[in-house]
Amino acid sequence: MSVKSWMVGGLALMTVLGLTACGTTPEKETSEKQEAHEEEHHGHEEGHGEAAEDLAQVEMKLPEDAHAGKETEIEVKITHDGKPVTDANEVKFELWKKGASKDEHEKIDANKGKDGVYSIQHTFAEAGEYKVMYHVTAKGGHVMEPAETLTVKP
Ligand SMILES: [Cu+2]
Repeated sequence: MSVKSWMVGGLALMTVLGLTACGTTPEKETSEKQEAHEEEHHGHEEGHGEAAEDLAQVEMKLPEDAHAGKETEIEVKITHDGKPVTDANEVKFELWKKGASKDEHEKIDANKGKDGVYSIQHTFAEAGEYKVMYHVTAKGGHVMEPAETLTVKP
């Protein structure tokens, strides 16, 4: 068995296991591993459509008016079968400046609010385009969507 096929097998296995390690980035990731992580995310999205009714539904709300140096609130609302999810296992936000490398991504644990809302307060140091995505583990599944763009004004 070649190293490559071993990696492909490992990747498939990780996908099957539900990407429990998705929120934890090792200190050093090779570019190959980064690609693998991206593929994981893709495989994950495809899974969405099929088993969507079992997964928690997540709606992200980005601030409409974000300014550098000013505290900004980013939140998600999590529901399951139309009811707010107040017992999510893990809710994280991943933020990075557009084009930043994977190890510059910031991962921040969200604070639990009321009625299935989980949020962070974040101050962006500089203006620019940022990417924001969430990682939610709740009701026995992991939910995430491709990153959304947030424009931070000066
Ligand atoms: Cu994730």
